[in-house]
Amino acid sequence: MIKPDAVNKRVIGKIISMLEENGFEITGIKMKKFTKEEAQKFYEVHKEKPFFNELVDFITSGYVVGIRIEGENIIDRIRSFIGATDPKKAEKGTIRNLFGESITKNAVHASDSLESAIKELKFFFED
Ligand code: 3AN
Repeated sequence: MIKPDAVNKRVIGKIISMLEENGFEITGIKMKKFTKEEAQKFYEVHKEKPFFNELVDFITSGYVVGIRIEGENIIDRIRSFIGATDPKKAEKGTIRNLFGESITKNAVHASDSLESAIKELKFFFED
């Protein structure tokens, strides 16, 4: 998912190009704005964390782009491609290294398991 900071920076196209150029198979794209309730549900695993409200406020502050990608070992592949949560620690050339500003405004999110992918894809795609 491309987050509001990257949408505001007008790098949706660049991020999608990077995915295509690196062989990721995109099978769905949808832009939307999360309601507060959706954001709280999307990030419910973090509800006890001190940064939860900041995260919900940020993710509802603008448009996000949900991108479905498919493939062998896809969770590990996309997570190493986007880089570490903190852009300062993200490896050079990763999406968060290139476009992230801070641990909250870190440009993109990627599901961390098949279970969370199934849950998170439902916010964007009916099938
Ligand atoms: P990732 O997105 O790399 O899986 P998680 O699941 O640990 O990272 O965190 C979810 C989101 O919560 C992150 N993308 C980041 O925006 C935010 N976040 C994580 N840790 C912090 C923190 N210490 N302070 C503020 N925001 C955080």
